[in-house]
Amino acid sequence: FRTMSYHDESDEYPDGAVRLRNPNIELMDQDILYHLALGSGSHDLHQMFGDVKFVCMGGTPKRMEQFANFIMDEIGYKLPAGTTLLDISQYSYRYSMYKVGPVLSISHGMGIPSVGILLHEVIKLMYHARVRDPVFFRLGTCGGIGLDGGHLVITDEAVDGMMRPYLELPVLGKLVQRPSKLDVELAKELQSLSTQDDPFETHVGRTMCTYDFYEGQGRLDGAFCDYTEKEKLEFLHKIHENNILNMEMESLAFAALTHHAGIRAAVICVTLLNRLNGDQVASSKEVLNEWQNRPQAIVARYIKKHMGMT
Ligand code: R2B
Ligand code: URA
Repeated sequence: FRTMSYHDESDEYPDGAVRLRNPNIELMDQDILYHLALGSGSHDLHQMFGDVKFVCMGGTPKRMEQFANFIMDEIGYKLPAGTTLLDISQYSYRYSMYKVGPVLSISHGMGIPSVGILLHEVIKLMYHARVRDPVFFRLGTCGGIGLDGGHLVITDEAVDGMMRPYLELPVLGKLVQRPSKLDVELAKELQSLSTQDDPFETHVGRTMCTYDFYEGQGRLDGAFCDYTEKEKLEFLHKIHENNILNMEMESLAFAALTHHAGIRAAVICVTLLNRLNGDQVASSKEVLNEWQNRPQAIVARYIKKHMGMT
């Protein structure tokens, strides 16, 4: 019997294979990846996905379609004549997935439950496809803590709303804790790919991952608010002093589940506002769209570098 506690973890990736810590899967005659509209019986997953190296996730289907088109240009990938980019998971009506050579671009929705379900299925997808050493990225948006809009934050440690560095999930009536560790070397390498010429700064620091956008992030503008502005600011200043640079809603599960599978992963988010100055996301659509390209630019540089293109 193996306990899955906070302390029981290893960082090893012996042969680069994606670790499936579930003996049941290979005993099943097929595995249906329900929310991806794929299956090991219905699809040749090795043939379809065996060459994947970079798995990029972000909240919305549109942004991940844009990223797929952007990365196609960046790496000079040509679709077979007469074909267009296809949403592989369109008939799941849940997530969208695009494949551009070695790059997967997948939407994960909002929040830990949504990204968690997706990660179970994408990690199994990597296993069925026999992918070795994939790198996972979350390209997201966030609220800055002491950072104005437009900055990039690469997470070195994800913490929950109580500043605890693990994901806690009730399983069979017991709380299971999994450390939300990210690859700090990967975070630093991504930071090193930003340049003096970029119109933004790239920071590495801690990220608070919450279960809610409004009360969970101490906003005053939700449907409910049972605290004062003073209490809100005391909290935000306290976490700021603890080197928390931003708040978002997926990094905890993203870090915990990739780490548990032995997959290297990074979370790179653009700030949409400085939460020390307000709550509402009030910048124009044009400005917000330009900001959301910034994580994509850095990840594209990483992908090109590791494809030997730069
Ligand atoms: C950032 O933006 C979303 C909330 O607006 C959420 O998915 C997150 O982490
Ligand atoms: N995403 C969040 O989770 N919080 C913000 O403040 C902005 C984007």
